[in-house]
Amino acid sequence: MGSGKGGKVSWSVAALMVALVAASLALETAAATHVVGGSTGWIIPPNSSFYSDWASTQTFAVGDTLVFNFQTGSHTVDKVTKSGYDDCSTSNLIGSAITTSPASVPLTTAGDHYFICGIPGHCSASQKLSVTVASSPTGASPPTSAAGPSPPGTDGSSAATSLLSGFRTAATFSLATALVFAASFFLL
Ligand SMILES: *[C@@H]1O[C@H](CO)[C@@H](O)[C@H](O)[C@H]1NC(C)=O
Ligand SMILES: [Cu+2]
Repeated sequence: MGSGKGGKVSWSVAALMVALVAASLALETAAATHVVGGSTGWIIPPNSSFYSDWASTQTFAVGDTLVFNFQTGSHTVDKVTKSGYDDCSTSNLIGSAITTSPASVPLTTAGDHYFICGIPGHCSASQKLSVTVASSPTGASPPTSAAGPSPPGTDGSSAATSLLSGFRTAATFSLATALVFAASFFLL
């Protein structure tokens, strides 16, 4: 084994790996996971404003995920229309009811999303949740980018565009860094 050249190649590969990890971290910090009801989880709540109070403490954006924790068999997560939410009706389900906990629900579109428990009597006892999802990730805690030349674009009109451009910025920068590292190892 030629130690000189092998070492250079290893360092180049290492630099590339670091860059790729940095790029994927940059992507992941853009999405948040919201545990519905916090430690209380998804139950018949202590009062009628419990889930709307919880939702008001959160900022939801496209790409985020809701997690419903409940006792499997005791509750369900049913995505419904606004009228289904208002009337506690499961006759117009969106997709199928989730009966197994934990239920992970990705928020893939902007706008209002409605969920109720499908067990009779639970929704009318306020086990229901509505969330308003913003089109772009504008969380209360912006991702702290360690070494980016500029923050990922947040002025895009659509979330997908914004997220994608942010990722591209991070990926491009990381790739450029990796190439500079690689080049310097070969030149030295
Ligand atoms: C509802 O219940 C929660 C949890 O017990 C409590 O923190 C909150 O103050 C209650 N809200 C009202 C309006 O009673
Ligand atoms: Cu229930």
